[in-house]
Amino acid sequence: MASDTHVFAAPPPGAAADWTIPQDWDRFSDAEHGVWDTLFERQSALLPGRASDAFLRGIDVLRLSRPGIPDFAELSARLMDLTGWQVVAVPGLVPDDVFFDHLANRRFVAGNFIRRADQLDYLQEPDVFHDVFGHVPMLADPVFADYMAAYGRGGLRALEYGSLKQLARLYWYTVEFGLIEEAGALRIYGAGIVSSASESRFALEDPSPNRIGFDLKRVMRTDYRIDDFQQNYFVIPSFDELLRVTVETDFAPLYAELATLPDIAIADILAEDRVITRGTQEYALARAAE
Ligand code: HBI
Ligand code: FE
Repeated sequence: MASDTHVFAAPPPGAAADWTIPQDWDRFSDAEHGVWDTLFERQSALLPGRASDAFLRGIDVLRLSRPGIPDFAELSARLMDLTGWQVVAVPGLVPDDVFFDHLANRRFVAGNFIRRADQLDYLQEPDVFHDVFGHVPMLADPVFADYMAAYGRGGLRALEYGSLKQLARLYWYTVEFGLIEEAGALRIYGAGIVSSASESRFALEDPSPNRIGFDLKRVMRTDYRIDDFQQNYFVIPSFDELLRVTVETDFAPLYAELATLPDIAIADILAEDRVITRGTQEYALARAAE
């Protein structure tokens, strides 16, 4: 999520110094568990053939001994066995340095609330459905699990260089809204897409957005929108390649170079882009005219 939207400056009452809080699973009502089950059923029916194989394999890690919102203790025990990750509860958005420190230590922070039954499709702050259904299946994949921890270490360094804005775009266009090419077709893996019924279809099937081959420097120059469907998606060739490019890149000279280059406007296409789909942008244009 955007780094400037968090509400608190210090851990709120009841939160630990690292901003975690007890999940307190028994606190959720039957209606709240029901919202999880509804969303889980809807997305798991929609995603075969649309989500990447790694995501589809990872969904099984969420099938716990009881239905409803996953109990983080049980979920973390399973994830720990697979990739060494845990899921911890936080009250909402946490400061960037706190977020990166958790990732670097293989702890994924999840919001400890769930959207209401009348908000199934849209909400601003990441709730437990986005955080757990969207992110945790990919954390069961060993390569992606390593990528997320590497991202956390990189985030802590980006803060030192004053380059958070550039690195946050990498998270946005991979972890949140990434596409991958698998067996000659596009699949979704970004948590913001796979946790949204409407964007799961839009990202793959709508003529509006650009779909462009992933290039690290290009992505780190590209603005994004947080209020509606994306106008660009970037397509990686494999998770191995995504991990490789991020661990092999020396980010210090890259940040120095990025500081000399202009940002790229959201829907622009560059001559050097590997364009997979040139979007019509009809959706964004129609929304702007409303
Ligand atoms: N906090 N709870 C939470 N979830 C996030 O995804 C998150 C955050 N704080 C900061 C943050 N993301 C950003 O730094 C990243 O999007 C880059
Ligand atoms: Fe997210």
